[in-house]
Amino acid sequence: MSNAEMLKRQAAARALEHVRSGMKLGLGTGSTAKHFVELLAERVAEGLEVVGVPTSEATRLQAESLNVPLGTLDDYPALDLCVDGADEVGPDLTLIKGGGGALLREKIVASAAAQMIVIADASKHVETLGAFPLPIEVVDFGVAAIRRGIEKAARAAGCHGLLALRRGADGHVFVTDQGHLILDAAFGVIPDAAALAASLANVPGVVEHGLFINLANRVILAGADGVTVLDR
Ligand code: ABF
Repeated sequence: MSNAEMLKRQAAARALEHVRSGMKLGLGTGSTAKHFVELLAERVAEGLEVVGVPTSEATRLQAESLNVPLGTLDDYPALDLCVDGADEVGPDLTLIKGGGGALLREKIVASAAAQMIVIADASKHVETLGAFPLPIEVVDFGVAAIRRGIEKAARAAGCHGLLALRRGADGHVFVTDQGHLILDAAFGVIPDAAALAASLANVPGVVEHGLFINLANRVILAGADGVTVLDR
């Protein structure tokens, strides 16, 4: 396992210490969350009784293949804990998420959980959000007009940058699990995440964006010098 993967696994292992039998768990998406699901499956095989609610089809398939009991958010609308990764962790544990394309389900599941723990390698911790392009999920209609709306809303929040329609490795337009498209906004710097979030929420056609504000309660960062825990 590469050093980077070892760090992700360390963060995942630390998050697993918060899991108790009987919990209903939101299961995140991405390579770090994948480690968490693998470790969780080991504990389930030993007798831990939990139910997972996956945040993506990819995670659902992984968890199913490892025999982690699953339910839906309709079955369990109130979760005890959600464990997920992030693309950037900024001040006040505000996050950029959605690099993996699952931001909509991730935000719904995180919002349904009493606690959200984010796991990441320490490189994700930043002083100012925005170097990672902000994923914005939009409907599949009038994308050029939606893009103009986003640009205007972003300017009002002091954000400027190019918006790229996300494509998959095969070159085709990327479609989310919910059948939407993603515009990745390369702002570079997001001076006021709350202002940007409020502004984007008013753009018709924007389904959701990857700014997670006041959702993460704890962030577990694994770096070369050990594990750091940040609480909000
Ligand atoms: C999910 O996976 C996303 O919200 C985020 O985009 C990504 C992080 O992936 P990784 O853990 O592979 O860096 O958590």
